[in-house]
Amino acid sequence: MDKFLVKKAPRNRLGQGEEKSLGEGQDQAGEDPAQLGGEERSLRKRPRRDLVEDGTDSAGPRWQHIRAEGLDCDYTVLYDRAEADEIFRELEKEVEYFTGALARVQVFGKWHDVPRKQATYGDAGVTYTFSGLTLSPKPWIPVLERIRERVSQVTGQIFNFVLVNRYRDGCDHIGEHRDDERELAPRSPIASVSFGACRDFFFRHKDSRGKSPSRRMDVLRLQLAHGSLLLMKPPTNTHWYHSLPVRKKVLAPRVNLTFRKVLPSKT
Ligand SMILES: O=C(O)CCC(=O)C(=O)O
Repeated sequence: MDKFLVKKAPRNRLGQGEEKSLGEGQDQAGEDPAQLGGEERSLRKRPRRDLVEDGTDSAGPRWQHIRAEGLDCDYTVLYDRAEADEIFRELEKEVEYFTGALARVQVFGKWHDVPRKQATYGDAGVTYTFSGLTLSPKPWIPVLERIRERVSQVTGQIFNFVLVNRYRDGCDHIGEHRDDERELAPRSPIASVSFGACRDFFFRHKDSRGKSPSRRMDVLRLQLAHGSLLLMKPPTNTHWYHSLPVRKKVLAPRVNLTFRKVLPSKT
């Protein structure tokens, strides 16, 4: 059976932490953003009473390291409740989502509405392919620039592009996929920042997909909280698919931002 590891790290920038196998020495109380499953075996960890409400303190965020074979992610709650609420309101006011053909997708020859809203913002000169079209993202708006700046501060990474996904409620979702587009800088991380409703987020290893998988591996289940950051580092997106499944009991909206490094377009 594959073994998942969580490491506790020092605060601020990402660093080496104490290695801990999930499930060992953990009690049943408290909220845990990262849960994992043998087809959804879930785990909880001790509540952190030394932290202010949302997992940050004056020294910066605390990181939870999530490890599995070929998977390397870090999770933290980046914004406290009040800041996250404020940012969410601003995102709801300012982000302009795709409409028309860009809000539709063809599956086996039939057109469907994308089951969420999407928008892209980025540096001048960056282009990317979306629904078979080469597009330029919209120029950065202040709220997205502020978040990008904060993510850079805590990760030490520079991002030039963001994909915004808005889920009206738990019926909106995203199917299993890998963020392995050719236009992404090789071996670059992706920083996923979430606001609004807390939603389940799954990782499934590529060898354990489908009706007759070549290997049996546990699905890794996280819960992405309001104001949280999940840093997906290489080689995660080579080996693992991720998804945000339907959750009919979730009635509130959620906005997710995936900050990426897109290669400069060829002229
Ligand atoms: O909304 C999420 O957390 C997932 C978004 C996602 O999978 C993506 O942008 O590739």
